Amino acid sequence: MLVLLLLSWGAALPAMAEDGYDLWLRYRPLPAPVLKQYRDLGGQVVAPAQTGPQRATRDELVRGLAGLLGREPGQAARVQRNGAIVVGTPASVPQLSALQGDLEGLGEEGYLIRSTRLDGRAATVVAANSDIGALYGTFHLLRLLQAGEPLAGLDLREAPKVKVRVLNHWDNLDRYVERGYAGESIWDWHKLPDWLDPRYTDYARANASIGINGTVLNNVNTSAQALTPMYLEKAAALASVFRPYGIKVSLSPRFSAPIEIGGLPTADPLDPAVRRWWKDKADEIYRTIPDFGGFLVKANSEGQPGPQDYGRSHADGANMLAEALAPHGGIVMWRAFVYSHEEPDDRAKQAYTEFAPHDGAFADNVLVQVKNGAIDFQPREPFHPLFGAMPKTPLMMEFQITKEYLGFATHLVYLGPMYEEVLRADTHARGPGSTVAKIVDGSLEGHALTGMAGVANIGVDRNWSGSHFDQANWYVFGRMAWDPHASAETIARDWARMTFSTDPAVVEPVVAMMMGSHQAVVDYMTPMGLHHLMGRGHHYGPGPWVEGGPRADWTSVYYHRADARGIGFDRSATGSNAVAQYAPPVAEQFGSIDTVPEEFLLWFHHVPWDHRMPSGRSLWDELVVRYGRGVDYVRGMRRTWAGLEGKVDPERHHQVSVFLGVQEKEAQWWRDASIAYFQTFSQRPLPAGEAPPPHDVEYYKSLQFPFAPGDGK
Ligand code: GCW
Repeated sequence: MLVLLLLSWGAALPAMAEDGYDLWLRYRPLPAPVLKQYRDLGGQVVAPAQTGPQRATRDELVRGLAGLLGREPGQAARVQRNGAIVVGTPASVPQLSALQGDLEGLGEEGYLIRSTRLDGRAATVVAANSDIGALYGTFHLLRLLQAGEPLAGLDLREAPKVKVRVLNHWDNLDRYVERGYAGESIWDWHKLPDWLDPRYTDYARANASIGINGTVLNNVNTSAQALTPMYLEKAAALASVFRPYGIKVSLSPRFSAPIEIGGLPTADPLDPAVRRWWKDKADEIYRTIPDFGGFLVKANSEGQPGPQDYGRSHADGANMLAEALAPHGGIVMWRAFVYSHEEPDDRAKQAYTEFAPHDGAFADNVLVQVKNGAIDFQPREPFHPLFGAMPKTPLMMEFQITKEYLGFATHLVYLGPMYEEVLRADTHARGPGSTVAKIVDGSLEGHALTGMAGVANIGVDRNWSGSHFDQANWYVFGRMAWDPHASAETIARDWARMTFSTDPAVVEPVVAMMMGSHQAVVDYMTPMGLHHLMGRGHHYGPGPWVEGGPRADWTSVYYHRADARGIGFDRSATGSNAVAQYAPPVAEQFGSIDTVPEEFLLWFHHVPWDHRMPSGRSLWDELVVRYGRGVDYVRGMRRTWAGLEGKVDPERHHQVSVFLGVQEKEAQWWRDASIAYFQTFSQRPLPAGEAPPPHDVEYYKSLQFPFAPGDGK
């Protein structure tokens, strides 16, 4: 019955509006020439459905095959070629026991996909050591079909290179999403635990399809309420939906919860009563959610309570929670995004200063979660100096998927190249080739507990992420968490094929647009290492003039340091010497104005306006040219996209077109406002052919956006 229903939907699909809800799991009927090669596929389907994950796997397989092939699986007249699909583990499907040896080394989550012969018949086999591995393999097989890949001779082995692959939701219990641009939180806390919105299942499917195996439900700027019995029941209900998809639920606990909901006078991590409270709380959590993942903690940062309130270290705080979770197999993800209440000499140095000395002091089930760069998710940052500086501690990568500093949901910015750039950066921690990816995957320092976190861009918007192209950022995060060595371009191509079309006339221009889009946003917002120049608080639009207020390091002028002489933050030995936090070869490279990569020039140096750039232009001229180059790229994307009209469904085509229009307007605004402002320091004319900003700097300063979305509150 289910299959028949799906089939009739399948038949009606071309007429259905494409609103983006299906993400990359659209399973629309394949075009006829592609279909031909799958003529016999799925004639027989062997996929047991005894356990939750097995049912999830079988349902997905049936849904995918029915949608893509336009016919009911298991019903082909002849079972020839690779007609049979066999999915499972040696335990669940006896025919697969012959593969036992081949499954060695694939671990609990890996799988193999193979065209082979089983019982004398041609078959496509997805085999794994566990049900979840089989689920992942099934999604991979469906991805191949969605792309129209031939199955003949297939022999694939896959296993995740990172253990904890987790989304961080910055979702408050009132459904407000901090830095969220896709509507309110998908967690309808009030209706939980009874009402299980079908969206929760689709969320789990989407995550499992890219290998995400954990989710932290609530914001790191957290409320102690999340740990009360009432909310634990709600979290448990979500966990029950996610469990068949291999996704564990974690929570962000408030460090002061023992005071706020425990009635204790202190939250001092060395106080025995406090330690007891956390142990009891952990026991209670595991009684409610037996496969609970663990805690994600923001402590002593931006006003959050933490161990330093009691004169204790981050390690003291983390280890107390780790001790409470350890008997249950839980982990602590302790964030390194910290900066003290006292004004630091250079905010970029703080995480290193506070954490590096504690290397070796953290309990075995603690990961220190480090943002990709030392400031804060800027359009481009050099890799965080903590990577490579804490060899005894597993360091987890934290990427931001939501585009807080990169144009919110309207700008088309594919983050794959940015993630890739950071992961491939060479820390030189153990000589050349010590890439960030090798630290994250544990191979450099021999850690088995490894992780990658992504700050989610998901909300109740019909298309989940606020824009169609932002779905690609969720997608690439998952794929890179699975394999931090993967290529952003390959992943973009997979995504575009599944999301829009298998037609190369669509896929190739879309991939090309995506691949240059990160450099473009860097150019029109923060070229050559400039950073933290966005509007105050909400971070919408240009605000290079932002100054004053409670902390210097929350202003723009603190970061760009423009004056009559030049622009940029001197982090070399003559300045804050933040470069010294990197391994010597990197410190040397970044530390000299002659060898620093152009893209980080103003991150590490205060550079005279007339400094000669490799292009032959002065720094000032180069800056102006870069801003314009970014705007031009957006114009180019608009042209490319316009050329795809008729090749992409009208609904999504239209929204992307409109958003690209917004992006062009805002890129131009960034360029004009930045040039108008910095020209008040450089006092130099614009290079020939560059249009002057249409307004003076006072105009740009006067623009206010009190209701811009996503601000912290
Ligand atoms: O990027 C900044 C954001 C805050 C966020 C903080 C953090 C959750 O502006 O909104 O708070 O980082 O990462 O803790």
